[in-house]
Amino acid sequence: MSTQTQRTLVLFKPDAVRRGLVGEILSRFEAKGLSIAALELRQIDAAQADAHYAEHVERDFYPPLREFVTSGALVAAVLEGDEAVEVVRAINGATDGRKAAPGTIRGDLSLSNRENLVHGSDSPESASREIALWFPNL
Ligand code: RTP
Ligand code: MG
Repeated sequence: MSTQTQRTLVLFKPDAVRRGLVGEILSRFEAKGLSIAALELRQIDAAQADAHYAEHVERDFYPPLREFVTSGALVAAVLEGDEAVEVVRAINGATDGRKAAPGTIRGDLSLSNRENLVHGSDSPESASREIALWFPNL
């Protein structure tokens, strides 16, 4: 089977920082074998939130999501490895922490559909766009 090394954009959302779960979450990605290409603590403003979530800005759930992602420091990272985009999405689990499978980050650590600790790019195309947005010098 062919393998493809990919990079993907991961956010440890403000709830992860507030709850002291950055190490716990990062250790899961590292234990899987993904490597860190970039890692940085950031505080983003509304414009950066809108650019990141461009596909969602018109949705009903977006205003509280913008409030949440700008509510405190977050950690932005680029992770790299075989099929990294899909692998990170699987490790993150389903969007709603109440429904996410045990063993996933959200399934083990979140009870919320919004404060769900992590973001992972949803396709290689999204990953390219998001990495350019967050880490233009990478
Ligand atoms: P993400 O983009 O953060 O990796 O999450 P995702 O693909 O699993 O979910 P997506 O549909 O892209 O939604 C982006 C984020 O918006 C919040 N959300 N709130 N109905 C709601 O209140 C609602 N739905 C989604 C979550 O924080 C979700 O991760
Ligand atoms: Mg998404």
